[in-house]
Amino acid sequence: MNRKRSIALYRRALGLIPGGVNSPVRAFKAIGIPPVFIERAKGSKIWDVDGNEYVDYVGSWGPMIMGHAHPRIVRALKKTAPKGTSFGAPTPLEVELAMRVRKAFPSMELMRMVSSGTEAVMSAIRVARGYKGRNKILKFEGCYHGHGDSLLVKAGSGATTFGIPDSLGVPEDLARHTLTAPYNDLEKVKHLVNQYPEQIACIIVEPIAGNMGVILPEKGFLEGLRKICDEKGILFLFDEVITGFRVAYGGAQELYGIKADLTCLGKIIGGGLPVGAYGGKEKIMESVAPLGGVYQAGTLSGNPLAMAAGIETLEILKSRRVYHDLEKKTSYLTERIFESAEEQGVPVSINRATGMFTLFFTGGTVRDYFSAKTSDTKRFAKFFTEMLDQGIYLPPSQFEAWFISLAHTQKDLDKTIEACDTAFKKI
Ligand code: KE4
Repeated sequence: MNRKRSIALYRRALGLIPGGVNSPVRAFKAIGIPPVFIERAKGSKIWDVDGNEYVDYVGSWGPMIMGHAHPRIVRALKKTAPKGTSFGAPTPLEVELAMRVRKAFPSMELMRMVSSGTEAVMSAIRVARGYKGRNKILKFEGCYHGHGDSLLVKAGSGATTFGIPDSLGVPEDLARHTLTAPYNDLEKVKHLVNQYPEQIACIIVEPIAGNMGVILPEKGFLEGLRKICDEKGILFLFDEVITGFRVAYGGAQELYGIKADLTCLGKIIGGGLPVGAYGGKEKIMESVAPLGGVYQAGTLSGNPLAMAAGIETLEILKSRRVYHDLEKKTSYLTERIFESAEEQGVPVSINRATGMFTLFFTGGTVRDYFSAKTSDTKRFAKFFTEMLDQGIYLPPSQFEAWFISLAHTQKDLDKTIEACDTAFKKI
């Protein structure tokens, strides 16, 4: 495939933007080829600046569940923009979106709109700490919750149970307040909670992990965490930035029938515009300024364009058939990809939920970060490049999710499977 214009643009971008990209994963570092610059997108397709067409499984990392440039979203934006794009004042649109979100997530009795998933999580963590008067939080290795300082923390080595910074610039004094445990490891959580009694403000979890590749909670894991939180007076924070309106209209909370104390959303609720939201029980959220002493603010919070796109997206997703159709597409594609790999003797493991999945290049079961890391990342990089050359655009990392949209057609899926057949042969 000719990608000359992408390469030229990349060179120019490198002189202006760190790594030539505005978010690290876009640099294709894990693949080792220059990133593709996108010109436009429609439905399930994206086109790069050299005119190459791809079936898109990144979908802007989750928001584009209804497909790119959906006519109803475009129409909503065209209707809203001429009335002004931002006022720094309350508008009817943010009330409308909050009503729709609360209908889907009844645990979000009160909520705040912000401008990214990171901002939603950062704010929710501050609320948990402020409401409980405790400093420690507990997260799971391999889960990503945006780039807030307290979340860029990895497991302490060996004996040290408290976290150590996973990024330069995060003070150790802060990182030590973040405890970490392996995903699906309830025993370790119990141990940490007993080691730090009355000190942990919240446990934050991706109820279905998407950031170490897709990893599902094992039976009893989420229920066990809920029980621990109830017994120890710890707030249970669901980071549903990916799973919210993705795996079900009411996210993982609907799927597993578990109520979170605090929930973070993003991506889909903005329909492709900058958005995040955090919310939870009224008594907890009443600690947020101007009602309470936990400060959080934002110039573009509840921005009319993002609200309009979000409202229209949720209107489209409201029809329950949406998730039935998305589930059918996901199982069709994953089953045939697995069959293809088996026929070619390529050891793979697939974890999936409605509308999202990961093809791990490892033969073992992937149930946590440790097992995810047994994947052959070099083989993934070759697979990615082969697929790209056949017009299939995958997330450029073994540890991300493929996202399927309502716009993916049977033809798209069959083209993807054929491309896998060829790619598995070559790698
Ligand atoms: P943003 O700040 O990127 O809007 O959201 C942060 C975030 C929070 N929580 C979860 C569960 C998330 O997955 C994310 C962001 N997801 C990544 C992709 N896995 C965004 C892509 C990127 O960083 O460029």
